[in-house]
Amino acid sequence: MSKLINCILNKDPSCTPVWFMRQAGRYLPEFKKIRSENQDFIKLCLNSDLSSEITLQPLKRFNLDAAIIFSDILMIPYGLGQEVKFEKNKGPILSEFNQKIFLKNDKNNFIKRLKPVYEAIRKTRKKLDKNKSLISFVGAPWTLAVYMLGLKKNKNEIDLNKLKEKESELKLIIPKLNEYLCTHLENQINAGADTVQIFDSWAGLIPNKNLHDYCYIPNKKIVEFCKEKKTPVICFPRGINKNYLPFAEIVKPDCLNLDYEIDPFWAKINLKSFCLQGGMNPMILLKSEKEIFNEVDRYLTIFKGVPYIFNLGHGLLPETNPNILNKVIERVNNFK
Ligand code: 1CP
Repeated sequence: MSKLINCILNKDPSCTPVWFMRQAGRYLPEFKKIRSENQDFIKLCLNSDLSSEITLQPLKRFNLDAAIIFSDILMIPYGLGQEVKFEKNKGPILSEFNQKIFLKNDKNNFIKRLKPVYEAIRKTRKKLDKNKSLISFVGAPWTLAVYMLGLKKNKNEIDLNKLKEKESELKLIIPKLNEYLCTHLENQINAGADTVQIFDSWAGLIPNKNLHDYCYIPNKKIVEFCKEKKTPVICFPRGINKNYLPFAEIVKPDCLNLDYEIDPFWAKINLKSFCLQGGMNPMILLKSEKEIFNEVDRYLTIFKGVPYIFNLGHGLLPETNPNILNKVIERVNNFK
């Protein structure tokens, strides 16, 4: 059993596994090289050799306890026939959502389009040490719908008029997405992924009255599916603040990733029965070594004696100096 799974399922507090969200990516020169030679990001995700190579890049440099497959949450809209493009410094651009095309999808076509993701997992599992976990992931339905229906008016705000206008489409696609996400996870698990993380990155933008229908219930359905498949599942409902508590009680994930707005003391007391992961602000990693170690120690001290996976409160920033990560990992492993 990997150190990660031992922590999540056995709630063993005696060791603290460590991995980083976005550990395969833009802060690594070896990734930037491959990326510069592959302009089309979706195509890159569909190249199973390169995807597997990128997944393993951070494990060659750092003593991490898990690899996370190099892919993207937006492979789902791609798999469902919506055009997805990534433009430099602009973020993802999706073609207008087309309900007819969306409803015409079937599972076989969807699996066929995403087959390279499953091949990449197979290839990666073969090369990865047995004691390391291989994490597969999906975006939660709401977070995917934000991109698919173009619900944001700027980086951190939902367009409430649009949300109203698209309410019937949203209610139509959430349950369908749930089905396709479970299919995607099933194929990833069958290919060798041993842990799942669900990213609800824009959960914090859901109006309070809709949290139950747009966040808790869709996450709960995926969690229940993972439990049926006996695969540990980590939820990350980013930005919902104190609603982490009802989320945890309703969704019952095996583990919860904290975002950096959550007070870790509050989490330790209120989310007692859950294995917790992450929390530290990724911006801290841009500061001096002394400031970084102080913050790492703060999280480790708070979560001493409870099942805790060291990670961040959101993904690594592109400006992060890769050399600091080895020192952080060493600090986590030597912490007494
Ligand atoms: O331009 C580039 O070079 C591509 C940058 C990049 C990378 C490296 C994107 C575009 N996606 C990824 C990989 C990725 N995305 C991983 C790989 C595994 C790893 O963690 O190492 C993962 C897990 C994701 C997940 C993802 N994609 C999320 C959820 C996590 C989070 O950050 O909140 C989200 C929201 C996306 C959408 C996405 N993909 C890429 C961009 C620029 C965005 C948009 C983010 C935004 O809207 O702000």
